[in-house]
Amino acid sequence: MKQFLDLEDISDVQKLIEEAISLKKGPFEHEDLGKHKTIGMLFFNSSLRTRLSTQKAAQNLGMKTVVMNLNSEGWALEFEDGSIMNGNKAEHIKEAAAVVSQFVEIIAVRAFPGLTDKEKDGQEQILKSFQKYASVPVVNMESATAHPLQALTDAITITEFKLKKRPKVVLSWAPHPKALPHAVPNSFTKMMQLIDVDFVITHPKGYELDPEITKESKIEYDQEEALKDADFVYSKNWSSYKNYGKVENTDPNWMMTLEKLGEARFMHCLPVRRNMVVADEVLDSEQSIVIQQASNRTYAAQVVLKRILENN
Ligand code: SN0
Repeated sequence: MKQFLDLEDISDVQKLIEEAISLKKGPFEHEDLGKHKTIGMLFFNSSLRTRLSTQKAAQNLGMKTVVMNLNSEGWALEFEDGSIMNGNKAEHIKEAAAVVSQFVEIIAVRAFPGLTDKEKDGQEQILKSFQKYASVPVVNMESATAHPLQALTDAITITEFKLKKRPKVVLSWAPHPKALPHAVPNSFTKMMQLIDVDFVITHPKGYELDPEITKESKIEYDQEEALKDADFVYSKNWSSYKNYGKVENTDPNWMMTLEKLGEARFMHCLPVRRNMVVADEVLDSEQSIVIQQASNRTYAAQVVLKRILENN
């Protein structure tokens, strides 16, 4: 693996999942691999799990970590080519990415979408600019349209917890007061298409994800029907893709409850809004595996960093 911008950078998903699970049993077995190497983690947005798990993963491999919140700690960056920089932006990404590359061996970036301009968000300007102007590999820690480290975590978690060879997995839209990105449901959907599961997406009409992502995946508008015999239920809000970035529905009937969950395991990438996305009774039950899921973030990041260190 040369870089990790999206799931397309994985050539052997099943092997990667197995390797992550084995790293969990021996997290320090490769602690010389990252010796004298540093990862620079650059955040344009908030983070709890990604920040801590990626640092932990890097440290398990013997790397050092540098973390910067670029919006508050760095110079405001210009991303447009050829712009006259007479405004608030003090530094161009061309210099910034090249300079960061002098100090670290891997750059990891988090940059959420603006959710106002579908085309612009789709271009992934921030992530792609780092890739273009950095001279070291780039890792996506959630970009405008993708969160591949989360999706890898989710696949690891399903693999660990599944009781049958081909479990039924339901991605169930949930209400939320704010407009949220499509990155998590996009990457989760793509990952479910790569592993052996019976996958169904359920959401209100108007909340269809990008059809280039959902492709042949089954969409069932009736949530009750979709949830029948589910083994894993992944609740997640996303804003409308069609009416881009808009909150069109906050119907509390879409919230996940124990009754709807049935016998299934409950998953969510976190952070999650209690009693909005999912009822307390679900998160506080044994059926919820959100903490074990969050714990797996370390091994998803570690297997990705390991592969990148081995191939650069
Ligand atoms: C982000 C998202 O993409 O949905 C990050 C998930 C890993 N979630 C949020 O921004 C939640 C914000 C909120 O106010 O609940």
